[in-house]
Amino acid sequence: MRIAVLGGDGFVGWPTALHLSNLGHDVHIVDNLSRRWIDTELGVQSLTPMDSIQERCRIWHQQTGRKIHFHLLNLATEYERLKQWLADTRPEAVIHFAEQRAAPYSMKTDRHKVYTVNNNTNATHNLLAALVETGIDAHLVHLGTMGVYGYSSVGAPIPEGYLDVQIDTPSGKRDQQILYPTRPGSVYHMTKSLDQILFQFYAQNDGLRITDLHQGIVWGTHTDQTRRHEQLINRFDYDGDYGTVLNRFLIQAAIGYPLTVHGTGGQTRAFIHIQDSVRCIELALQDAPAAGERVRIFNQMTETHRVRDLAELVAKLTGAEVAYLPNPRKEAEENDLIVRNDQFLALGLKPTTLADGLLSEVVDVARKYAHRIDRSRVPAVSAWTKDLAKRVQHDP
Ligand code: USQ
Repeated sequence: MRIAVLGGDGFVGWPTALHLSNLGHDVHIVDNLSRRWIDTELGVQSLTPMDSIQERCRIWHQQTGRKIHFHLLNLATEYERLKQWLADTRPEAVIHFAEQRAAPYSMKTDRHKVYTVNNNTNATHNLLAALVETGIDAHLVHLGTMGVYGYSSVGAPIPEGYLDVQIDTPSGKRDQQILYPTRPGSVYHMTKSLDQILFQFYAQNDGLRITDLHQGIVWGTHTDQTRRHEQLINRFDYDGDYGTVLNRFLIQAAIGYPLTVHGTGGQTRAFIHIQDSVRCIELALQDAPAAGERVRIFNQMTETHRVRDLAELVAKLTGAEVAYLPNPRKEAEENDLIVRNDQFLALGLKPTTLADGLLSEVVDVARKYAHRIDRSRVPAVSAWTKDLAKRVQHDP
């Protein structure tokens, strides 16, 4: 298939592009390199040294003989160019990762909120409008988030996107399926909730074929393809804005920094290893909905864990200390989380779990590049409200 990977220079986008190219697909990365600009804005860098996207593609070609094409384009601001590009390239599938993906970054200041909403919502809507206008019948696979559901402890498993409800009508009770009510916990998560409505509308109105993947927190860094050459290495974020919790604990352990648990660490979240993440995209591509079908929604996660249990696990593995810190986020202190993921399991996903020994691989990567870490960028200081900002201590 000819596949467009929008946001193909990012943390999940790059290994996905490699994975799909390795399977024999004709892969076209579209990216505005915004993630690299944000590194510059924040004054942090990936733990792993990353080459330019052009160089990455050159090394992939040299290693495998396969070509990955790169197109510099901003989906959110260059609508006409996007439309032209789609009309010229005519992808059979489009994978949409091209959104600002960090919750703390989206909550930093009002400017970051505005940027995240403008970027994410316009990128998604421009893409949908351009697909309709060009008449391209591509399967659109979007990387959404488990965070659209919120984390209230209702005690019932979270279904895959839709909830069965019974409504009282004058003529009796009627069964209906609705999108699971969203309860985003950050401006970033809110944009992914808005995306869901855009998808619902365009599937219903124009028959676009859409799959929305509600992904959990990704951990790990390497996939089978990024391991193939030093210059194919994936990015690895450790800072307080972009680093995700388990990867952060693992690098903190590697540099002797006390593990930064927010609050009581009673937050339960869904997780998935990066290798499973790229495999899920492959599986979702094989199972495209038909035109006129409602948006297909998968929960892309393999296990759930409580943050403090992860910290204890990493502490046991590495001897690291655990620090319980004031939480910069407005979120439930303790929650339970049960998630259905039957659809990916039925399609053949064999989950990589924490028990599979890959935790130490991340610690090894972190130790190798420890000299690139700026310890002052480890604490998470983006606060959800002005009151919380006052309570968050800046660790020197
Ligand atoms: N946390 C800590 N200590 C840290 C960092 C985080 O205790 O040093 C806590 C947070 O307070 C939160 C939980 O760990 O309760 C998860 O935080 P995170 O930064 O790992 O994950 P999150 O902000 O939810 O976002 C990440 C990705 C996002 C993706 C989402 C999936 O950045 O792109 O959509 O995970 S999910 O969380 O399932 O919505």
